[in-house]
Amino acid sequence: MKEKKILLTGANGQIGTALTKALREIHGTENVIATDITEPKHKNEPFDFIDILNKVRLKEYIGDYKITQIYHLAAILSASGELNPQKTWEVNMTGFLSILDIAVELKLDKIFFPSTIAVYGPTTLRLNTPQHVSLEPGTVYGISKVAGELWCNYYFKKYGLDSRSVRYPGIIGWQSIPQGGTTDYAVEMFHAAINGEKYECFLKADTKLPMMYMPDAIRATTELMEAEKDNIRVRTSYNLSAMSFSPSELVDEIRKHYPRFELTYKPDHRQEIASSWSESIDDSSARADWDWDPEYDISKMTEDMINNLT
Ligand code: NAD
Ligand code: AKB
Repeated sequence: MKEKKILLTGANGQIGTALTKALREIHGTENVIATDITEPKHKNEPFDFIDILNKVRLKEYIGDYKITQIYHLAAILSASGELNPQKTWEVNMTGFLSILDIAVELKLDKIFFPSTIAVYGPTTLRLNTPQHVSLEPGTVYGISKVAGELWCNYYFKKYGLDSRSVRYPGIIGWQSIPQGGTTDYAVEMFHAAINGEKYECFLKADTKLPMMYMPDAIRATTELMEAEKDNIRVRTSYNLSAMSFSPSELVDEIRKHYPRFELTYKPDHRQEIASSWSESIDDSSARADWDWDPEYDISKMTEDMINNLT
């Protein structure tokens, strides 16, 4: 069997930090190369600095290291994206098109593209959002991810590129503190509670959003990538779900462990973004096609987050 040689872009981010470790446990450390434009926060060998906007170096590198699969995580997220829409489009779209082109030119086995609940928008059915639904997002991040999903489908149909994708909910993990997203409040809240600090939440108390604990996100990713090719019937991106909650519901859960945790609400520009996203997701296609089944609900996640952070 051909040996897998995996490259992650954006590997120093919130998901990349956990996914690199998980992939190394499955495929062997030397077969999983982490890349990013920032310095890794922890020892992370093998690692290299790769800017996905430098297509020439990207292609040379992928060729030299005989990469067979790419997990393309590099992106600018929803809240940061609104501060510089052109740059966000360049990184999220131009960068991804380079990955797709190189994958076809160098005949890679498969690629993973992380999409997001940010593809939904004001015209999307908000409750139990179906797989096939109106996608008219209001952020440049969401627009770039809808376009990315459509390009995945195009490259699959036109060139047979085996690209696989999920629409991650807001991801919660203890491994790192997320930045630049609209769902970041949840991880910040855990850190504040554990450090005995008061937290000011940038979303309204009742803003319910789809969320997922990191181990479920990692398992969804690896299970999708290992699934039989013929079972993958969605070539844009799979809806993916685990739990949905609002800031006040998370506070109630955290207060079971930290009864004196104090919090105030001061919604900012991120409220408008959050209000345009779905509340809950129908992920029956993922369940049917590759047996997706989440493990963590809000209380199990809260307990595990607190155990790991303390
Ligand atoms: P993150 O912002 O924590 O990490 C992104 C990484 O990309 C950063 O380390 C950054 O340095 C890197 N990067 C930015 N520009 C780059 C460039 N030009 N070249 C190379 N690297 C570059 O993001 P994350 O939360 O880890 O998300 C990873 C992926 O998953 C993203 O594509 C994101 O859209 C998607 N996603 C994340 C979530 C979530 O809640 N974390 C939810 C849905 C989808
Ligand atoms: C963000 O809030 O931008 C991300 C996401 C849901 O894609 N966490």
